Amino acid sequence: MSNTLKLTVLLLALSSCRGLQFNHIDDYEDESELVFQESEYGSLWPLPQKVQISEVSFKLMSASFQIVDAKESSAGPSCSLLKDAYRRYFEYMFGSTKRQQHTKSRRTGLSELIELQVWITSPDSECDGYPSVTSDESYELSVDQPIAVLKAPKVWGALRGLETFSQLVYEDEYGAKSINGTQISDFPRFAHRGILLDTSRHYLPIKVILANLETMAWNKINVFHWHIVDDQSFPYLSRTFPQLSQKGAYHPYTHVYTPADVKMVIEFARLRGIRVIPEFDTPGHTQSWGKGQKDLLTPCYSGSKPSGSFGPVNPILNTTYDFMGAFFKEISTVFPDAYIHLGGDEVDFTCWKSNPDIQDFMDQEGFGQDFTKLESFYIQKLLNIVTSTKKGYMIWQEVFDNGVKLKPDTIIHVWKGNQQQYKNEMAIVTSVGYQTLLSTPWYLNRISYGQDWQGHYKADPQDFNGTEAQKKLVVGGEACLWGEYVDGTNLTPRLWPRASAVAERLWSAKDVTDINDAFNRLSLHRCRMVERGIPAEPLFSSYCPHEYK
Ligand code: CP6
Repeated sequence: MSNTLKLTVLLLALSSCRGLQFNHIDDYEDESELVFQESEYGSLWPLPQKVQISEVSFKLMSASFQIVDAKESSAGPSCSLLKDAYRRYFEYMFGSTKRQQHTKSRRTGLSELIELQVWITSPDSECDGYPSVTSDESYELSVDQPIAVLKAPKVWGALRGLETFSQLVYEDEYGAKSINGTQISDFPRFAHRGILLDTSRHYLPIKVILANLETMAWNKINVFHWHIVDDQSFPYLSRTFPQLSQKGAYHPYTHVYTPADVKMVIEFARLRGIRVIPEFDTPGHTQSWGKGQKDLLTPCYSGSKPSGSFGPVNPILNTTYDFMGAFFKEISTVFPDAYIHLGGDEVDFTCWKSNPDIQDFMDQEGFGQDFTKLESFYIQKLLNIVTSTKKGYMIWQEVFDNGVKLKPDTIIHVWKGNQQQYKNEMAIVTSVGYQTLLSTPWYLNRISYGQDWQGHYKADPQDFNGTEAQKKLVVGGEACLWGEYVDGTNLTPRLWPRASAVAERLWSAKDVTDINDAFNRLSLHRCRMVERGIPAEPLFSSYCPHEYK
């Protein structure tokens, strides 16, 4: 086969979902007529930090190709995290049935890739550990005949590299699996690349959560921010306080996350290098808590009498803090991550204002009519409780805005305002030395006609006025999909591939900003998600290569 023909075959195989530009190989012979829509990086998403792809291609046969531990690897046969990953990625590349590939005579002589060796280079592979904000996710991938080598200090980098390897595999014009000679050196730009899912406004079946964790891994997203409870329902089944979900869930048996469910989510995520950070948002957003925990919420008054409705957590009772102590003690053992998200957003003061006991307390403490002082009083005590469980915490920006004293390792989660306001907030938060996490531009619950992924793609979390030291305090960002209008039926297509835009912004180098190249790669990445069984929505008028299979 001539070199031109080989390249043509490659280009055809990679042809994007926007339309196969070359229906006949002949069309390609006059290069001047080429309108080349294909990214030189094929379907890689998010784009690795350094990529070199050669024109030499190798074949992969399901019958002869294998993913194995390198002899020198510090993760041996006992590392089930890697064994599981090898199995998953083999299936993504070849399908679950071991189809026999018949090589036509004219393709013999093409070189074959027979092995991917995975080499964990650091003495401690962290195979049995949990990922953390400091986890090393770097890897180096070398694809050369007859073997490819994936080197990573820790299993976390190996997981990212396996995903990248699988994204390099494509089908040639005869449907044979192929891969080009490639050198990749890769690491994330930000350590915290998250997605917030809300299981309070609508209960999300475990199956839906797991499917989305899997999809997060394809996008190299490494944090599942689980906004597990809120005003509307309390699906978390607490061993210490079972009445919370008994009374507060939409349904006490079917719409709850049992300890076994939670364990399953955490382990499924761990095997994909994803942290699970639970959010138990207080003192506001807690209506559902009140159903199962008497006296936890503030009774609102109408004139001199209780109105029968309730407001935020009651900050003036000792019983409140006894409860929180016992509750967060449980949470700190159920969720292994070093961080808990404590919320603290959108506290409505109307009810506190109406309550005479609260007013008395305000006078006694000298708070005057400044209810942010009362809110801070509560949060301060809560933070001390959580600190005593040895966990770090994340909080929504209002807690910082209200001047609450925070531990130096607190992460301030910025979610409010327009572009100018959130940039200003990031500048202030980092100027006083706190770490920060950005969500404002990535509220995926907001939908509009058109390609809104482009706006998400363009936002950069370090694009604010500040010193280099300030920029370093940005740990990353999170795409938020709040649950008011989303349940198990529509969550997945609303999230993907829109969250993929955020994933590339947070993983790839700062200068990866070419929106046309992103469109071409993301179109293919979206087709791949669909092919792997996830109903990701299209970016624009298009079709996918696999629709013809
Ligand atoms: N619930 C909680 C919410 C929101 C927040 N906290 C929210 C606010 C504005 C929009 C979407 C969601 N539904 N607990 C804010 C952090 Cl647009």
